[in-house]
Amino acid sequence: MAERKQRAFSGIQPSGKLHIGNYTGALKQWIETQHSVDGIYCVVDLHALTSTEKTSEKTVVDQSREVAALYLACGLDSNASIVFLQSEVWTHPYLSWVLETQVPLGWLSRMTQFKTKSSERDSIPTGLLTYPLLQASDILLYDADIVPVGDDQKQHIELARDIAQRFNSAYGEIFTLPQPKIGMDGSRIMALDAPTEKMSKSRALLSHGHGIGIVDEPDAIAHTIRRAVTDSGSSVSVESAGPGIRNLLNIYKAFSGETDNELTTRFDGKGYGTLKSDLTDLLVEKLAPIREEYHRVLAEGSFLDEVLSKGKERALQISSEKVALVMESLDISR
Ligand code: AQP
Repeated sequence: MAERKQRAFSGIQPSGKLHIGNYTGALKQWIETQHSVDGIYCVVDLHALTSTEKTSEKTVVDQSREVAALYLACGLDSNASIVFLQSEVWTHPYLSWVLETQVPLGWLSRMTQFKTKSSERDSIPTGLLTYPLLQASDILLYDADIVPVGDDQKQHIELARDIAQRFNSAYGEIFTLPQPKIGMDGSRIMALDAPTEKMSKSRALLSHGHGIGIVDEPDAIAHTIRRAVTDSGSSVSVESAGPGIRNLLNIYKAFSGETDNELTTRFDGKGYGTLKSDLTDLLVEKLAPIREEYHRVLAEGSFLDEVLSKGKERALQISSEKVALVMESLDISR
């Protein structure tokens, strides 16, 4: 009998403009492995309801469509993978409630992301605390073996695994134990205006120099890189670079695929200006086809709707079987 392919699940929140970190940490990995795994990729719009920032005049659904369009524009093949919107598949919040009844509160309150995000707000919505349970549901509903994400999500995926383990030992082998899959390069891109902080969609809304959008125009890319914080010196040393230059080099590496040795040959002893201008050229070149395809997919519209409708049906089919199993194991199915 043919072995089952590994199944991958991942998603991105429509909580702002997607940036190059979302690309190198998540999307790039999805696309590179899409023909060797069974991929399920979701726009996690219910998660985005926990963000306070009003990202634009657009509705959440418009932003969700844009994120889905970007998945396709980056190269996700909708014939090979399932692409859908989380809010259209009822099993996600349903399983999340079931997990709420099973998971100790302390497991959630110790999550780093909860601590950081809650410390920045006066009023903390319950959803910010229970967010990892909805995320665990996203993953566990599909028996995902791997979850390709950036480094910041590692703790949440490990939590999903712990939850699966706890549930299985109480009720039988219901869930597959997922593993985070963190890429080699670009798994943590830092902010260009504050290179000790992670680049993030929501922060980018507050500061123009913070991040580079995947679909930013060349002028905007050049402008942001020109203003990027560097180190206190003036010439590049790959081996002993400080946070600002290390971040620019990491971005170059993630987009060019070059090794540290190749970066050393290219940049060591050169001025910061050279690094910035080469990085600008590289990003403009790599992002141009994605930007063009993104605008084309959005303008065409009907193809995107077909992909999302087909994805919704397939996601519902797979995940409702898992919910039925869970309910049976809890003895509440008629
Ligand atoms: N700076 C980053 N470098 C590499 N990978 C990153 N990811 C996020 N930031 C970086 C990865 O992109 C995916 C997006 O996941 P998400 O939308 O659920 O939320 P997030 O991790 O909280 O991403 P952001 O950009 O920081 O969004 P906001 O500001 O809305 O919270 C994940 O795979 C993540 O690891």
